[in-house]
Amino acid sequence: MRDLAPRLPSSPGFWRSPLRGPRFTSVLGLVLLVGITVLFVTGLVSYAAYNPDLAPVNDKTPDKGILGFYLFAWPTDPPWLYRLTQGVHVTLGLTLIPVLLAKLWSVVPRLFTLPPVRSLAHALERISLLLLVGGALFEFVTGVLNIQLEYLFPGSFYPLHFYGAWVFFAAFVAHAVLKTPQALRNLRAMREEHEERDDLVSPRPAAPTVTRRGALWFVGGGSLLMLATNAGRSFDGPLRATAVLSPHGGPEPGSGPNGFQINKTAAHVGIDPAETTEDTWRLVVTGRSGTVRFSRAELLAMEQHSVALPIACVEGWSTSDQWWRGVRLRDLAARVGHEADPPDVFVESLQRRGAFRSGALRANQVADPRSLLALYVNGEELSPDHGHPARIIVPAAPGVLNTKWVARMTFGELR
Ligand SMILES: Nc1nc2c(c(=O)[nH]1)N[C@H]1C(S)=C(S)[C@@H](COP(=O)(O)O)O[C@H]1N2
Ligand SMILES: [Mo]
Repeated sequence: MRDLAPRLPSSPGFWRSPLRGPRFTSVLGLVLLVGITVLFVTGLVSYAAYNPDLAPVNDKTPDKGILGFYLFAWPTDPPWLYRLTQGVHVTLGLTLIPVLLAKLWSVVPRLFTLPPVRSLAHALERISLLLLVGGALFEFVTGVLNIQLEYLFPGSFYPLHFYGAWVFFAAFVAHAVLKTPQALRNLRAMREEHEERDDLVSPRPAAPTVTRRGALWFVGGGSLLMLATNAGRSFDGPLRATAVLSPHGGPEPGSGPNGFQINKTAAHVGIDPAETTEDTWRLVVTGRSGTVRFSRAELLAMEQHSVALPIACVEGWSTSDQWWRGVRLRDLAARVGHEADPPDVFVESLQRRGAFRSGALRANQVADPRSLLALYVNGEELSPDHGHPARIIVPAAPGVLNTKWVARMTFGELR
């Protein structure tokens, strides 16, 4: 039995890396304490940006209950707001992956300690750790899968990631409250070069092949690599080309006025070109005073406005400002009986299937003079893939609310 014991992972002698120890774990833990807090806050912000309280089409989590307590009317200023918050959310999440993996590796011996449960308190602690580790892996895996393989969880990524975040963060807060004081003490001890005594320190360490400092640099280097191969998709031109690990990174799709990133192409979502011609396409606008049908020529006869705004997707990528030109949403509202105080609007596209074929905008978004039904971009007609004949563009809104191939707009109180 003595001889066999070190071969089992439940035996402390089984784990031989001289890197493991409270200091190594504490450094990684403190990085995650800050990083995951930022991830949680920017995630909640992203949820608010969808305006889920506004209408069922925007609300992918109708059973959110009190979890929606903090929701607020998403502002239209600054216009790059969602570009920043969601860029940080996704890019930071990817950058923290090496840190998370190293942290889990550093404490893995504790997963196997025997007896598995020593007391009721110990049982509760282990359950909370299960939620913590399971929640962390779940959030990182669903997040990565959503940006890499957008159709893996059709429609259901949103609730999975949202509810998962709350479970994970509850366990995370409990863990942080219990462990942060110890982690800070460990770091102070590190400076004073005390000897370490802890169950994480191997009782029979193998000869070191790298110093702890070296191992931390290695983890940090992995994070820098994730940052360098993903961050570029929040910018245009040569910087985007550096985002080799990202969908919507790499080179721009073509050149010219419409040569910026495309989420879904017209062909992909099944837009029939025959429905978008001068003769066939009509915009149907409904409001207090009834319904008006506009041809493209009639829209062009209205006052045209130009505005520079980015596209910023929930997947974390964004474009820099494009010059959009078209009709103000509030001018369209005025044409159907909402001259003062334009209300919310429900926007539907020509698209018949798929999650993003319609969306709702709040009154504050409709009222903003920069919110347009765009007909042109960068001086040229919208290309089929960017939403020809007409698309929504709203400052600071997530890309998903910038509906393409718009066919119908219904103004009125949606709540
Ligand atoms: N009808 C329709 N509009 C849509 C979408 C869609 O799938 N269908 N995708 C949205 C999403 S998620 C984004 S990020 C933007 C992207 O716009 P772009 O392809 O012009 O860059 O379009 C939005 N408008
Ligand atoms: Mo998007």
